[in-house]
Amino acid sequence: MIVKIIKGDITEVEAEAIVNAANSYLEHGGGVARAIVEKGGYIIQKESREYVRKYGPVPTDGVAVTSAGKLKAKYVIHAVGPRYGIEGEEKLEEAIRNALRKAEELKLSSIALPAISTGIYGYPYEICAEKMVKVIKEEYTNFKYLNTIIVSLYSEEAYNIFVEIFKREL
Ligand code: AR6
Repeated sequence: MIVKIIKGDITEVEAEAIVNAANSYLEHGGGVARAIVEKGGYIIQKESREYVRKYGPVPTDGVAVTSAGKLKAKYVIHAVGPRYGIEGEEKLEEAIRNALRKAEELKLSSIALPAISTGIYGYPYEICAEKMVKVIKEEYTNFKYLNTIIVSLYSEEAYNIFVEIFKREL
């Protein structure tokens, strides 16, 4: 398993799936979700609405898949993280786990993830980084297809924290 930590915009990353930090209604109004729809095109929002109409809202820690429109990726895996102080960090762990497992289920070799729940949802970067490391360590031996995980951090601060925690714990 190759794990890369990069500083930059996830919409530019070359991976078969990119993960979106979504809300339960898959209404992509702000943060990384908005950037993904702006760059990938309205098709992502449209398919998201169709998903919610058909299956109902995605629970916190759940995932939903749409196409990726004009992005380089094949799919967007929308992962719903918890809101800090309202929903527990085990939900963040499960959201990350479910995103990775979904990529494997789709037989994809690479996935890019943002720091789910650390923007509008308020989680500290440290908790997100620790959960990601934990899930990767627990899951990677189960993966037959998935061999590259890219973590895309938007700010210098987030990048530095993730690098430190991944170096220490992976
Ligand atoms: N590439 C990579 N990371 C990014 C980008 C980008 N282009 N833009 C922002 N980030 P957030 P949440 C970082 O708020 O906290 C939306 O409205 C950002 O700096 O996008 O899970 C959804 O629709 C932060 O570290 O997601 C939900 O309603 C991280 O991505 C709600 O926000 C996540 O920030 C979800 O909140």
